[in-house]
Amino acid sequence: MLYYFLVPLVGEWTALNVFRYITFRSLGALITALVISVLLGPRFIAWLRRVKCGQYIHEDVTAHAAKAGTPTMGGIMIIFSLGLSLLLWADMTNAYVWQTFFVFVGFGAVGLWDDLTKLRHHENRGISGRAKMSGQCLVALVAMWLLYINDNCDTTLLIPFVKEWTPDLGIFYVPFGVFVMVAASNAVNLTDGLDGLAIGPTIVASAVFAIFIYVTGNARLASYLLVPYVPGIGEVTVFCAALVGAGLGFLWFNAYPAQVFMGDVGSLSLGGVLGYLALLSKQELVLAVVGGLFVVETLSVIMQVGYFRWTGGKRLFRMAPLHHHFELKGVPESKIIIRFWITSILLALVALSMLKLR
Ligand code: 57M
Repeated sequence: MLYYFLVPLVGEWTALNVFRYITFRSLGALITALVISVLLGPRFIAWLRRVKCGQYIHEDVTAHAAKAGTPTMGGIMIIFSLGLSLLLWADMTNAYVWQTFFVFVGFGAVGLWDDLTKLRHHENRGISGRAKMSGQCLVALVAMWLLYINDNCDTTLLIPFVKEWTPDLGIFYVPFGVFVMVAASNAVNLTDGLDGLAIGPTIVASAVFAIFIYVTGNARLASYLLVPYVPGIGEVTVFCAALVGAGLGFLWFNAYPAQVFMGDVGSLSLGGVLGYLALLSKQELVLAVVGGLFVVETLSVIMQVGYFRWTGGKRLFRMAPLHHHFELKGVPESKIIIRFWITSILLALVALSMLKLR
C-alpha cells in the first residue's frame, strides 16, 4: 500500500522516491514482519495454550516427552506477520507477488487442515497421506497453471555450471513444478523435528532466494550473470524479505527450548513457497543445494525405509530423519540444531557462488 499511495507524491516530496526501490521496501518488509511477529508472539502463544493447541507426543518418543503440550500451529503467526508486511510494503498490483502468496497460504491451508484434524482425533492422527498429498498437488497445479499461461513463462531448465545446454521442458514444466513444490514442502515438514531446526535453514534459503529473485528481475544483473531475465519478478524480493523477517520473529520463540512449534501449517507453507521461489528465479536445481539440509533429511528417511525392507528389518540409522539419529547417539539437541544451521549457511554460500560460476 505504501508503494501505491506514496510513489505518486514523489512530485511534492522527492525523498519519497525511495519507495520506488525494491531494496528499500524489502528492508522495510523484513523489519515490519519481524516486529509484528515478536510483538504478536506472546499473546498468540498464550491464545494457543488457552484453546489447547498443544503438541501431542507419542509415549514411545521418550526423548521429547518434556515437550508434550507445547503450543503448535505457530505457522499461523508466520503467515499473518508476512501477509501484513507484504500488504504494507509490496506493490500489490504485481501478479507474481499474489501468486507467491497464494502458494504460501494454499500449502499452509493444507497443513492447517492436518493440524486441526490431529487436535480433534486421539493419538495425534491427522489427515491421510493421500489427502495431504492431493491438497498439496492441487495448490501446486493451480500455481503452475497460472505461471505457465503467463507470456513470460520460461520453461527451460538451467543446469548449474552448464551454459550450453538449457533443456526446454515445454508443458512438462507444469508437472515438474508441482514435483518441486510438493517435494520441498514435505522435506521441510520432515525436518521440523527439533527446536528451530526447520525455520533456521528456511530463513537462510529465503535470504538466498531474495538475491536470486532480485537478480532475475533486474535486466542488467541478469545479463551480467547469464541468468534469464523475467520482467516483474523483482517485486517478489519484498516477499522473500518479509519471509526472512517473519521467520526470524518465529525463531525468537521457536529457539531451543521452544515455546511454540510451527505445525504443518508452517512447515508445509514454508517448504511449498521455497519450491515456488526456486521456480520463479529459474534456480530449480540450485534449490537442492540451498535446501541441501532438507534433501539430506528426506534421503535419510528414504534410505532407512529402503534398507529396512531390503534387509528384512535392519536399520541403517538409529532413527530417521537424520536429526533423530544424532539425538539417539547422545548429541545434545541444541548442538544438533546449531550444526545444522552452520551447514545450511555453508550450503547457501555454495549456492550463491553457483550464480557467478557458470
Ligand atoms: C513431521 N513432526 C515431528 C510439530 C512440528 C515417514 C516418517 C519419517 C514420518 C515422520 C513424521 O512423523 N514426520 C512428521 C515431523 C513433530 O513435530 C510436529 O510436527 C510439526 C511439523 N510437521 O511443527 O508440531 C515432533 O518434532 C518435535 N519438534 C521439536 N521442536 C520443533 O520446533 O522438538 C518439532 C518442532 C514434535 C516434537 O517432538 O512432536 C516428529 O518428529 O514427528 N516420522 C518421524 O519423524 C519419526 N521417525 C520414524 O518413525 N522413523 C522410522 C521410519 C518411519 C523412517 C525409522 O527411523 O525407522 C520420528 N518422529 C518422532 N519421534 N516424533 C521418530 C521419533
